[in-house]
Amino acid sequence: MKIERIEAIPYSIPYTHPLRFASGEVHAAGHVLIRIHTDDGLVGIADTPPRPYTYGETQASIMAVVQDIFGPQLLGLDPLDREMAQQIMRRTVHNDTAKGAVDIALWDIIGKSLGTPVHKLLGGYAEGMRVSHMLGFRPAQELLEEAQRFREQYGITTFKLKTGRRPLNLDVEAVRVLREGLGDDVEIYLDANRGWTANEAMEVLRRTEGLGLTALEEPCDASEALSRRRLVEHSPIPITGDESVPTPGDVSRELLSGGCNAICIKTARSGFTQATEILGLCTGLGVDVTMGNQIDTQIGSLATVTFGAAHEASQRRAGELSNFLDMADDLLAEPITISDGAIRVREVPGVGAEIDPDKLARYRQDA
Ligand code: MUC
Ligand code: MG
Repeated sequence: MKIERIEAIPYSIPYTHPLRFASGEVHAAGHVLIRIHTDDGLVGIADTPPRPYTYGETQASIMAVVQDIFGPQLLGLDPLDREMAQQIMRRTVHNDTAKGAVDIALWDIIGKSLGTPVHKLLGGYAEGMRVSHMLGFRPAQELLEEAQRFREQYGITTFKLKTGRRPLNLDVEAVRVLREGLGDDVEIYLDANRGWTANEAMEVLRRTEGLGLTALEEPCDASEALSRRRLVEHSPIPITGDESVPTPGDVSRELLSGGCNAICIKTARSGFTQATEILGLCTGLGVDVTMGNQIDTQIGSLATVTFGAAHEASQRRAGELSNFLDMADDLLAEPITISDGAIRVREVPGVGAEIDPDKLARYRQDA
């Protein structure tokens, strides 16, 4: 089996309402669909979300690196030779989500060629994952209504609140309103996307004491080295690295130097191969992980569930899997459903993300 052709298809699907957070906002899923074709007719599929404010990638840069650099170097390779594919892509620095999507598409081909679901190839631990819903910047009362609606409609009881605003009281108040409105049985954790300084984050932790928060993600820029380490040392809850830890090397550096003590794993930027390396590092060191969201489509969310459900340590905490619900439509032929607060893996060969051709024709931007 050999890689014969790689497609990088730009498309755009609007959001019903924008998601706002400290490092940016999203109004449309202007993503790139990756399709890798083999000489025996198999097609591996993955989705790539450009996040210039996180990785410096754009829709155009992802298409260029896949078509002009990775494509020619990967043609003729056996998709089973994943380590060779990793080494080829490693010759180009950065471009994390482009690399992640190529890796996931290769795993999809491997699963299809073996007639086996990829969640089983990766570990086969659970049938699905509990869902955590990410709440963007909105007035506190609207946040509460959104969380209540998600709890009633989908059974979701874990919420990640986007924070990092100034004045700090905006977020402190949002936490208080959510806790009082949702009660003690709901898990709430925060993600500041580097919006604060480390000392501001300390202040927020002081002012939210007693409100039962379980983690604080990327409170400040990781390069704020000294204050961030002081924060990690003194925080009563885990400080999670997200955009500061896209690769296994970054994870080692930040954990060993005390820049964070929990890790967010995102398949969109790590693929399944590097996500496996990161998970191994974390379980070896006794560090909690959360399966994060790159504001993924249903294709991306299915990849996260496939990896997250495959291992005990990655399904312990709820995974961030529901933001596709804010999109007006999706490319996936068979939509994802959330019931009893969980998403199930697909018991089909590969990852299970088959594309609706009419929807792709409608939303693609290169035709
Ligand atoms: C997160 O966890 O930071 C915000 C931007 C993005 O691409 O993903 C998010 C969620
Ligand atoms: Mg984050």
